[in-house]
Amino acid sequence: MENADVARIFYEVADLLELQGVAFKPVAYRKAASSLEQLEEPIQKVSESGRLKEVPGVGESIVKKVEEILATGRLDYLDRLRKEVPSGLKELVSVPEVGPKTAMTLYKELGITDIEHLKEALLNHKLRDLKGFGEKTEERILQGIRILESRGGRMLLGEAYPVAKAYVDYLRSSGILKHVSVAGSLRRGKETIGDIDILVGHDDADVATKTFTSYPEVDEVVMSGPTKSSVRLRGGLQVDARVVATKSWGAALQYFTGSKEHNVALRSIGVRMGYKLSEYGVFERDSGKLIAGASEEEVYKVFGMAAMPPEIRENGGELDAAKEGKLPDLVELDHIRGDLHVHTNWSDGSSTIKEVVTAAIKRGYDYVCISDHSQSLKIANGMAPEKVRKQLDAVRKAEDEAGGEIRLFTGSEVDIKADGTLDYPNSILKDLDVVIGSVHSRFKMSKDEMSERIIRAMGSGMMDILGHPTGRVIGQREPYELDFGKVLAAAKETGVFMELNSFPDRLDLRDVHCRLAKEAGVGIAVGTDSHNISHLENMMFGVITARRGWLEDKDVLNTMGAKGVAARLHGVRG
Ligand code: DGT
Ligand code: CA
Ligand code: CA
Ligand code: ZN
Repeated sequence: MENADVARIFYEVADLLELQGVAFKPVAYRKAASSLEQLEEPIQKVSESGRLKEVPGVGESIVKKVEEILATGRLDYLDRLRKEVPSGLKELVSVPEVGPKTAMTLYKELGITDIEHLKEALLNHKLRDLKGFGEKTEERILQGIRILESRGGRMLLGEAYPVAKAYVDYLRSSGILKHVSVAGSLRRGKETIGDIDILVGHDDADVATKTFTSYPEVDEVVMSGPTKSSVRLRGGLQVDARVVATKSWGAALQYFTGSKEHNVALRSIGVRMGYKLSEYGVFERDSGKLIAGASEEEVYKVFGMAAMPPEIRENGGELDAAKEGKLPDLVELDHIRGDLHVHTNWSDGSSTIKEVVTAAIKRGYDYVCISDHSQSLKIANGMAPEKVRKQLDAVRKAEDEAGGEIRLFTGSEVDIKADGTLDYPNSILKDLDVVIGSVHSRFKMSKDEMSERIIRAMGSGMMDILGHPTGRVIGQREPYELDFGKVLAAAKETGVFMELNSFPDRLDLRDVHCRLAKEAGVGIAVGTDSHNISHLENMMFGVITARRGWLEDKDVLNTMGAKGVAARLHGVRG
């Protein structure tokens, strides 16, 4: 029996005990499992020489159990636990909002053993009468199931980012670690994240691990070893950490940032140059000598490259560009001078114009565009023409009250109707500074029909920006059929900008589309589509996506000040 097999048995014991709501023991079993897993000698040998109890985390009771496993190939205690706890309960715990205690209650009270059963019970409102449960609990759990199903286990960048940031901030503020960084898809800014990877650099692995697991939001330490730890946070999210020695910091950060495809391509360049690249460093193949590893810059330098921004490490031409010294100078959040898509309580937003103005000034913006919904969009409280006129006055008044601190653009997010006409007459549209045309209805058209619909709207001469151009909502709605090349050609001809909608479940245009727009010479307008001033923060996710699409300042409309923007829109006062 391999050490890993013995360890697996104890990990399962820990999981099952946890489901039963047993305190402390799961942690102890996991600790023992982790130590056994990492033994360099076969457990059999350690056991025979009577040294088992010297293994960290292994006490009298575990020694006995290990001996039983070695002798019989099984553990009676585990067999009994398995009978008490049905296997599906582990799956239940993967639902956000369902912890081990809830899962066990659901099993004992209602006989629920898997997600299918749980769904059925929820639809029949069986949970609300249980002690400690209620209608709200039912709704939350149902929502949790939906999230689980729709994302295929992946979370939105906008969900993962704040969790990771808070963790990293905590680790940095400890002052103990030499280096702390996120890695993986999160560092590359992908729109969805499979798991959160954090890297900590310190030459004493024990100290690094203790610091990582001491984060107050940690609910449980799932695994803890000298190079890798895994914790589950109170909210249910799992976070992995790698512990890295300082001399390998750069190499490890490079490796664990990925992408895998980028790493594979870089490594094969290394092979041709006579180098071996790993998470420990760059080594000379023949002598095995370490030649780089402390920083990412140092690692890439060996290959004759500058360290490129993580967002473009997708093996999409960035290695050649770096080699030729032609890396793009990507747009940055600090370069964004204003937000071009904000809703207020005049339609379906919850903040007042004044609140938006104050928040935009606080963000240091030069301008903000108020763009509420047009009349057809009844569910979003779209505004009739008379109300638009009133709002124009209100916006001008708010601008005056701001005393020159910020420029307000009067705008509207105007529906592109099924026939490609815009949802207001030209007499209204011509008085708006910014017209964002968006598709909000009749999504199921053929590719030709949808493309024609949008191209017709762009040809109206009234539209400035095509809002969330592909219409997708991540994990909820597929993009509509669209001949994107044709739409770009029409945008180029009419001078219409493509929006990069920064709402975390939209990110539309997405990264690859941004790059296509750039190549077609079509400008991008980043907007948050805020419905509350707290959403103004989402600008960062738009910028990250723009960077993944290789966009530079010159490709992004709102890196310009108010005057520059005004000059490029059809209706703005000079
Ligand atoms: P995710 O978590 O699915 O959103 O995507 P990543 O990119 O974060 O992938 P993950 O968490 O599996 O691994 C983190 C990084 O580790 C990945 O971006 C590159 C590196 N890595 C993982 N597996 C391999 C591999 O087999 N080969 C190479 N070269 N690198 C790998
Ligand atoms: Ca990851
Ligand atoms: Ca990972
Ligand atoms: Zn919209």
